[in-house]
Amino acid sequence: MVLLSLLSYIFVQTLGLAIAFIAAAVLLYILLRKSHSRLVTALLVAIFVGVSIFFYIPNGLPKGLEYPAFLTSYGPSPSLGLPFSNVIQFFLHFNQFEKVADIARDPNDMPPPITRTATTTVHIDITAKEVISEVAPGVYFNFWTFDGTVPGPFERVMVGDTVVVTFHNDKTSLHHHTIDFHAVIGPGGGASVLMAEPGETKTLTFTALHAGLFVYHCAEPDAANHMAHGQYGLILVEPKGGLPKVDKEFYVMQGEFYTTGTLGKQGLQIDDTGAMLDGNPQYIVFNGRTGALTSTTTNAMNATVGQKVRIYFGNGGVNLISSFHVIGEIFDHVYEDASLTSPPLTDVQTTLVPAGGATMVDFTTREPGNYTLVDHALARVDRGAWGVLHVSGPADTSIFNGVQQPMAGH
Ligand SMILES: [Cu+2]
Repeated sequence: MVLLSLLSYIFVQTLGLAIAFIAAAVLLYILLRKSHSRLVTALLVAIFVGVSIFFYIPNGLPKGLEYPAFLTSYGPSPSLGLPFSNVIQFFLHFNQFEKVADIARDPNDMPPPITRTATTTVHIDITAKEVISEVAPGVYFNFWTFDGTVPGPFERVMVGDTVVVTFHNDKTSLHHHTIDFHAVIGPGGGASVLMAEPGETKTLTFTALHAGLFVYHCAEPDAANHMAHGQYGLILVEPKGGLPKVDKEFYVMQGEFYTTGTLGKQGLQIDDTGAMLDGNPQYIVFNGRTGALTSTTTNAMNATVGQKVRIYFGNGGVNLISSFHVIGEIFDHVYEDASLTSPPLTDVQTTLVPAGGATMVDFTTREPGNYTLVDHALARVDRGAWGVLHVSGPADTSIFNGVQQPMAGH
């Protein structure tokens, strides 16, 4: 799998190009030996050069080589961005990466609401780890993660808390990693302090001055590239007095993955940074992979009729704005832009979640059935951006009355 990927990534087109050029050069040599006319020589050379340019040059350059070798970055640290050696290093060290069976973080995997009333010191421990897992069935990708899943762990503190972050970069990593917490006030959101080489551990202490639901993400230059590998998560800073009580809480993050292979192309896929610069992801997913949140058993989002459901929804991007919507529901409350200290909007169908932003929504379930979470730019559903909330319990025909049809297709 690895060898094939390496060949298809680097060598196949280059090899074809080389063979074609050598064959053409030999043919040219043979023809030139039989003719001593300068005109014929000039014509043959012109034909050779012309045909070469026309056929080979536009097709001969492997797409995946464009960014590291030939594309330009005006980012803060272009030389660190994506050196071509990274690609080679990846294949040379392929066996050291942990193979993760499921890259998705369980949307139920959250700390409980904070019940204390006094501020305290909270310790957060996060490890950056580069792993191999599936972004879609049979489509393998080199994820860069926090704690081995996408998104990273959901962190929960209270406004005024002192937060001590211990950040490890796993020794199997090939890259530097760090964290920019949007909940932090200070240079880089902590990124400049937490920058860690493979095997290193760094610490940061900060005070959570503002309540809100904040994105955190890797900010190692090129930050976009690290986020496009899956390095993001949410930290909730609860306001004084806590949040309104709900029965169910879920943690969902949208993200994009840019692969050299087209949508559904099986095997190990290399990151296509050219596509990232263009903003054309192959995969747009909730919690790290296609189908991560659709099952009734694995990473299941389950609720019963009458429960108040809250979704903490973040957008890791790196390029797209999400139009978050739950099919068949209306949000009772939307804490727009995840501002938890402003009055929430009420009775909302779809809400915008910017790249590097979040929202908090809640609604009460009224009817049993499947409720599909989507980015309502609905073509993205075909790229993976959907999940299902399964609601069980008695039907109320005064609200919804009809015979449900089985789901079409599939
Ligand atoms: Cu990183």
